[in-house]
Amino acid sequence: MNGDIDARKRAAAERAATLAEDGMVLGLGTGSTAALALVALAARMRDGLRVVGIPSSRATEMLATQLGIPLVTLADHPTLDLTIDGADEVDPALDLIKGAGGALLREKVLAAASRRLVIVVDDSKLVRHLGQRSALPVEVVPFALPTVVHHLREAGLRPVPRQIGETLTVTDNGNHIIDCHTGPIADARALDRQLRAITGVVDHGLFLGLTSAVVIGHGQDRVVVHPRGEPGTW
Ligand code: A5P
Repeated sequence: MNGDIDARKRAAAERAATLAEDGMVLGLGTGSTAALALVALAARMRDGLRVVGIPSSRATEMLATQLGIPLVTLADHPTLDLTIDGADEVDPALDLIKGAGGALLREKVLAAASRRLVIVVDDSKLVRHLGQRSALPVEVVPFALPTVVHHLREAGLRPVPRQIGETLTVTDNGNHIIDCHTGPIADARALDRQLRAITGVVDHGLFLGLTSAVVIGHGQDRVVVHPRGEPGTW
């Protein structure tokens, strides 16, 4: 990882970890920035912080276990106090594209079940319009893959099923991902409705109206926190 970007991610992740309070149930995000937040949380736990977490992926479950963060499930706690997660893009309204790591469905479940969703990013993730630099992932049940690809192609979304080598990737939920190369998205809410209307689509990486605050790591250890209701100026 680029050293400077790594430092920006770490600075944002460490700031976000200070938001955890004793007794909280935390949603644990997925990806390299969320992983740094887990490391920072574990350090605070060594100093006495008492929290439990619900992981958004098997990868995060493994990391949290290694770090000694106690894990619970949605069956134990159907609502959460705070989820800390990364993002691939953040627009000035704090809407997001997520899912480059393939964990978008569980991430969205935790985000929707949380009183607060705090997003941690380095400043390279800030965009004017969602879709301008990242593909939009769409999670689909395997049986429906060909017909969903057809629908997405007809809609001009330039779909590419995600593969490793010749093999389709499989999410923690047993589904496939289709990456849509949309370019800048003019109306994310309309696209959200359009994607949800396709039978076989389980969910997608647009996270709209869910973010409580975004914690942004800039250069030289400068961290900026943008709460919801105070739109970004990027
Ligand atoms: C995982 O599915 C994603 O939503 C990640 O949160 C997102 O891709 C950000 O990951 P990085 O922090 O590694 O960039």
